[in-house]
Amino acid sequence: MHADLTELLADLDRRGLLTHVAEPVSPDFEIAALTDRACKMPGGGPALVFDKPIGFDMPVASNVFGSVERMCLALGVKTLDDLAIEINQLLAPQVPEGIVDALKMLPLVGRLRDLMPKTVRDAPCQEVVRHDGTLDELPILKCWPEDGGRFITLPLVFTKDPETDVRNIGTYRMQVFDGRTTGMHWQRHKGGAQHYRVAERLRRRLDVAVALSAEPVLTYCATAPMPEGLDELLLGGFLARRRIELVKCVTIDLEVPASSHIVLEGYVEPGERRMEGPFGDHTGFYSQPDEFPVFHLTCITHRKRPTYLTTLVGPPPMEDYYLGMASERIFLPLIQKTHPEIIDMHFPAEGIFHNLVIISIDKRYPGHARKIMSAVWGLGQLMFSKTVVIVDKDVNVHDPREVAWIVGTHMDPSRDVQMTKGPLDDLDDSCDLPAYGGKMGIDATRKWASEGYRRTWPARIKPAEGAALRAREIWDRLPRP
Ligand SMILES: Cc1cc2nc3c(=O)[nH]c(=O)nc-3n(C[C@H](O)[C@H](O)[C@H](O)COP(=O)(O)O)c2cc1C
Ligand SMILES: [Mn+2]
Repeated sequence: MHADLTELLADLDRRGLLTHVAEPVSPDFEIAALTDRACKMPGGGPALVFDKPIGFDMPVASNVFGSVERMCLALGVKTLDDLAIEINQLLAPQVPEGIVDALKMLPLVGRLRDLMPKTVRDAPCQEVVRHDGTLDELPILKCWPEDGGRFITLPLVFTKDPETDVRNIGTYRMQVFDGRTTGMHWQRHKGGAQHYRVAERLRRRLDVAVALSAEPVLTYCATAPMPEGLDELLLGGFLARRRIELVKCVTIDLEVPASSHIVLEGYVEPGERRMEGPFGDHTGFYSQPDEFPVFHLTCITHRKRPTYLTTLVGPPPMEDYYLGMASERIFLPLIQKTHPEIIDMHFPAEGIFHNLVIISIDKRYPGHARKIMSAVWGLGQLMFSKTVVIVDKDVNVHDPREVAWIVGTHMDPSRDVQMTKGPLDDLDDSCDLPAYGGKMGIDATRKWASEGYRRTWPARIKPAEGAALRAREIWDRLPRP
C-alpha cells in the first residue's frame, strides 16, 4: 500500500502506467486538453505528470485513478471485487471453532484497529507554513472555454459538525475567486452542506480544511458515498490497512492527513454567498452559475516539493468513472446486507452515475423488481438515480449490449415502467425545478403468472452444449484468415 501520492506516482512510473509531459504546457486549457485525450483512450489511457506547467515551479498530476488497473493499485488490491470479499468477511465474521480458527481471524482484528485515525506531530504537509500564501502559487487548471475561472477539481474538503464534532470529507470543487477566496461547491445533499446548515443556524463560522494531493486511498474516500455521520477516515483506515495519520491544522481547529502535499486552511462564514460557475461538469454540459458559500483562506501549508494532483471532468468517460466504479464495487456488499437479493449493479459511464443504474436480482416474489427500485430511491446517494433498470440474475449488468437486448425483449412499456418523483442530483438540468423531478424504473425481469402474465415466457436461446464444445475444437483447427 502506498504511503502517499509520491509513492503511487513512482510505482505507476515503474510499471509504465504513467507518462511524463516534459514540454512546458499551460494550466489554461492545455493540461485539460491533454488529460481529455488520455481519458478518451481505450481503458482510460495513462496517468499524466506535467513536469513544467507554464508559470509554475510545481508539477501537475492528472488521470492518476483513470483506469481499472490504476484504481486497484491505488487501493492496494488485485481486483476491485477483492475488496467486496474483505468487506464481507468484516461484516459477517465466522465464530472461531478452535485456536487455529481464532488465529486466522487476527488480521481481521488488526483491520478493526486500523479504522481509527491517529494524530502525529511532524507532518510532511507542514514542512512549509505560509500564513500569507495565496492560491496564485498553485497551478490550478482552467478546464473548458466557458468556465467561470480556475477550479480546484480534486480537493478533500474537511469539516466537522459544529454540534456533534463528527467529521466529514467530501470532494467539492472550488472556483478560485482571488488569491485568498474560492467558491465552496458542496451541493445541498452533501455532508459539507449539512455542517454548514448547522453552522448557519448557530450563526457560527465553520472551519474548513482542504487537503490536496492527499494519500491515494483518501482521495478515493472523499468521493465515496459514505452514509451521513460516518467518518470517511474509517473507510480510509480499512482500505489502507493502517491507521491514517493526521496532523492538527496551524490556524483552524481541524486535522488533515499528514502525508498530503498541500493543505488549504480556512473557513466559510454563515450567510455569505457568491455566484459560482459556469463549470464544464461531468454531465458533459456546463453547470449554470448559482450561489454557493465562500471559502476564505487563512494559511497554506505544503511539502517542500509538492505535486498538484487534479482531475478533469467533462463528457464521459473521464477519470471519475473509475472512482465511481470503486464505489460500485465497495458499496455493493454493504447494500447486499439489507438487500441480499441484489446480485450485481452497474453505473455505465454514459449514465454519469445518477442517470442510469442497472441492477440484477434473484427474483423471489411478485413485484420484487419494484421493491428494489424503491430501495434504490431511498438509499443514500443512490436516491439520485433517475433511471433504474432491474434485470434477472442471469443478465450481465456490465454488458450494455446484453442489457439493451434484454430490456427491449422483456419490457412491455405499458406494464413495466414505474414513474415516480423525488430528489435529483443538483447537476440535473432536465427537470423543471432544481434537484427535484421525475424518476423511472424499468422492470426488465421475466414476468410471472403471479404478476398477471398469462402466456408462456420464452426460453433464452443457448447452443447445444456438446456441439458447442466440438465447434470450438474444430474452430481452433481451422486455417486463420
Ligand atoms: C472529481 C469529482 C468532483 C466532484 N465535485 C463535486 C462538487 O463540486 N460538489 C458536490 O457536491 N459533489 C461533488 N462530487 C461528488 C462528491 O464528492 C460525492 O457525492 C461524495 O460522496 C460526497 O461526500 P459526502 O457525502 O461526504 O458529502 C465530486 C466527485 C468527484 C469524483
Ligand atoms: Mn460524508
